[in-house]
Amino acid sequence: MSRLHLKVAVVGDKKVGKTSLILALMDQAFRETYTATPCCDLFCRQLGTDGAWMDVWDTNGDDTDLECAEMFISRATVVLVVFDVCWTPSFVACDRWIQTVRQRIAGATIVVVGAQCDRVTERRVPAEFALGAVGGWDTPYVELSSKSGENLQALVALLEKSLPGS
Ligand SMILES: Nc1nc2c(ncn2[C@@H]2O[C@H](COP(=O)(O)OP(=O)(O)OP(=O)(O)O)[C@@H](O)[C@H]2O)c(=O)[nH]1
Ligand SMILES: [Mg+2]
Repeated sequence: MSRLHLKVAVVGDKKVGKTSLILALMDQAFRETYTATPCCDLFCRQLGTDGAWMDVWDTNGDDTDLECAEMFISRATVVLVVFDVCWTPSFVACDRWIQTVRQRIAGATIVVVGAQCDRVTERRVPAEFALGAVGGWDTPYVELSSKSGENLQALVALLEKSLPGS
């Protein structure tokens, strides 16, 4: 049986949908009620069909807990930088998150995730605008909804591609 392990850290500003994204990846139900992540959390699930595992570290976007997030980032193979497509400051903050990740691990695979794309009428960051920015950051971009499940598989496919030997 394969012992491949993918270590994923999820960062981004507060309340952008990091925990909801992880719960969706873990096939758990979507929660409308907001509960702030206290500091950090660890989730595990099987990935793909060959027995590989994925560890996902959740962080809380809080500057005071940045040390905790940075510890996880420095051990990750893939870092998801999440923003809320309905909240422009969280998109602007991606630049800072990407710099933080790149300072901690050279060559980390970074994926920028535009979360909450089901909130169509509240959207503030157009997809074309986000795509332009990620071109400059040189990262893949996935827009998804943890609530509707839209495009979640595209992220899973990207994660599977990041498994060593893929
Ligand atoms: N409509 C919609 N709401 C979402 C989605 N993802 C998250 N939310 C809501 O956004 C709020 C914040 O979600 P969380 O996943 O707790 O955000 P977080 O980034 O983990 O927050 P912190 O732990 O404080 O950093 C919650 O009320 C969720 O129900 C989504 O895809 N669609
Ligand atoms: Mg959270």
